[in-house]
Amino acid sequence: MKLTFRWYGEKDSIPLKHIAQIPGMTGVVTAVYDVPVGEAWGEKSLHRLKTLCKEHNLDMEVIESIPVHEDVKMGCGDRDKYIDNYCGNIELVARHGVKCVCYNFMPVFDWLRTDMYHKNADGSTSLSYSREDFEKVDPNNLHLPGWDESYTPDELRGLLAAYGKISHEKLFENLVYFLKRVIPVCEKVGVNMAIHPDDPPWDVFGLPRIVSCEADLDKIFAAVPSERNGLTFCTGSFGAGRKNDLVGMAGKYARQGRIHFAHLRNVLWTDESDSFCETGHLSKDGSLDMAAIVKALVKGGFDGYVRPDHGRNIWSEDGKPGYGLYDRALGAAYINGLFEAVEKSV
Ligand code: DNO
Repeated sequence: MKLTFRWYGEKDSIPLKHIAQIPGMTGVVTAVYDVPVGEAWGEKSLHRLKTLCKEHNLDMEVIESIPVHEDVKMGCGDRDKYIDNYCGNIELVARHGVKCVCYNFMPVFDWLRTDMYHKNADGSTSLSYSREDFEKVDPNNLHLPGWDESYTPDELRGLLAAYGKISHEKLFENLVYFLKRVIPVCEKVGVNMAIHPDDPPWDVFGLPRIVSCEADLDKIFAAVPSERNGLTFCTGSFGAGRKNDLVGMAGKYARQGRIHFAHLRNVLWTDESDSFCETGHLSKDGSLDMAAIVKALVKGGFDGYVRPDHGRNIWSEDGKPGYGLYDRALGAAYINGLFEAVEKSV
């Protein structure tokens, strides 16, 4: 596997020199952040990111994300223009040595939590989702942790209303339409597309979600069989869905060569419904058996990009929720250990 670390560009509070000091770190996962969703990325911005990475001996082979415009997800408006831009962006990143692009097809919200600073017993904080708190959110006057800066209440109401007409089937058709245009470009330039699962893996506010379980993935791969059409195996996202068999899925999609990128983190199911809290990466801290998942990945032949995912805020760090340095670095060390142990024994 190739260990990587998410880096939000020059505005990230974590400098590349710190990332480069994490044992086993080979590169960063980043994106161009100065362009509105759907528009063409600038060569200069990408080149700058790549140069900075190079100065720290870090690769830049994974992009997370090239976001997909809502018109493409809804199949309306300027979708063809946005898909053309998307293809252009893939060609551009490929010219800069990128091998894998992580993206999602979630309407409106690309992740959802009810608390960004959930207090854990050890004094750390982490992201959490409580069914009870979620039910108190008024869809007509939406205020959601982490999203209030992204949309005005009016914009949100408009988007939710527009999605009222989009069924799961329609959203799926729109994904296939997108992939049928994008995947041939990926084949030409050698880039793997890695769709990120829904987080959490169920419908929210009546918005359809179509990447939540094994059956969803099978449908996506059957519709566009090229191996360039793959996934980001995000354990925390799939793992919030208690019916998902993560070990089985890891093995199956690794054997199929579909897992181009893995986000490894743990979640703890905190009640009888679907509430959960993000924890440290260790198996014993959460509800997922991280060792069994890594074993299934390795045995299935997975040799792709991996990154520690959301960490807690620990040691008084005031990091971007989920994306501080310390707990993700601990996660990286743990991931290194799991892979070394499994790779040497398989
Ligand atoms: C959250 C991330 C997601 C992910 C996108 C990929 O922390 O895992 O925002 O980057 O869904 O498009």
